[in-house]
Amino acid sequence: IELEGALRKAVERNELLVHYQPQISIQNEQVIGVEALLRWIHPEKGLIPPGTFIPIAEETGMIGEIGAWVLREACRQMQQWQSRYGWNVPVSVNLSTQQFHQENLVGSIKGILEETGLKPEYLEIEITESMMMDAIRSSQILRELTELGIRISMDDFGTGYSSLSYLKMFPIQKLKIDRSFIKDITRNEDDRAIVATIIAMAHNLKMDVIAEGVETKEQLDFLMNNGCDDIQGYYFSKPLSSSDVESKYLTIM
Ligand code: G
Ligand code: G
Ligand code: MN
Ligand code: NA
Repeated sequence: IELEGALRKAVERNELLVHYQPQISIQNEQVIGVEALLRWIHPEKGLIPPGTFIPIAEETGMIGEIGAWVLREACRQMQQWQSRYGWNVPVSVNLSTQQFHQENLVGSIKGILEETGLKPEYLEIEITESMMMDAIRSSQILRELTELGIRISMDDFGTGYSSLSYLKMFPIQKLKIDRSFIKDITRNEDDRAIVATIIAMAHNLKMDVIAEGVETKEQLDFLMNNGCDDIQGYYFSKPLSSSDVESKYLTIM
């Protein structure tokens, strides 16, 4: 209840912000994209992780407003980085389950792209398997998003309960291998087999594949040897504030 009231004021008080975690091509070590990750800096409690407050936002219906704010802010920031620095990389934004099923998701995303001037090919939407329960409706939404020119990636891949049949039903361009499979990849034979198989399957289905939670050189080497396209994780970079992105990648020294 306490957090709920505070969250209601968080948007007005500018306590929400977006951090950006770089995604790296394994082949050439270039930044090929960034994931937008929501942060809440509470004036007394400090940083409240999204895992704590997104469920509250979902339960109370605030997720619509907060989700739209994240999308708008991420699109605005990327458009600014493109026009100021010529930094043409896509941003991927997480959707919550409720947001995915909200009445006018496609129209609202279209409006945000128009308002911010970001071209649709620079926006990627991250969905999860658990959002795809209503397969017919989900594939309709994904088709409409794809028709706008937005790319779709499947987050936390391999942790949900859905069948693989959605991979052929839905227009998905990228699989994100969940970090729980990457964690013990250097020690655990089963994880190695699962990850190698996901990479091969993604490529056979003409999808890109990115590994999440890569923290060590050994994990990177395994992924490289198995043909994974891209990585995201602390090994390369933590999620960064906008000003850290600018000083690390965009300021000419
Ligand atoms: O950044 P961090 O590891 O703390 O994120 C924790 C969880 O919160 C992740 O599962 C991530 O997908 C989710 N998350 C982060 N930002 C957003 C957001 O803007 N919207 C939604 N729905 N989830 C987010
Ligand atoms: O569920 P989703 O994949 O959107 O969550 C991304 C979350 O993973 C973010 O909260 C981010 O902070 C976290 N994260 C990113 N890289 C790493 C990593 O290398 N190790 C760990 N433990 N967490 C990571
Ligand atoms: Mn994600
Ligand atoms: Na994940």
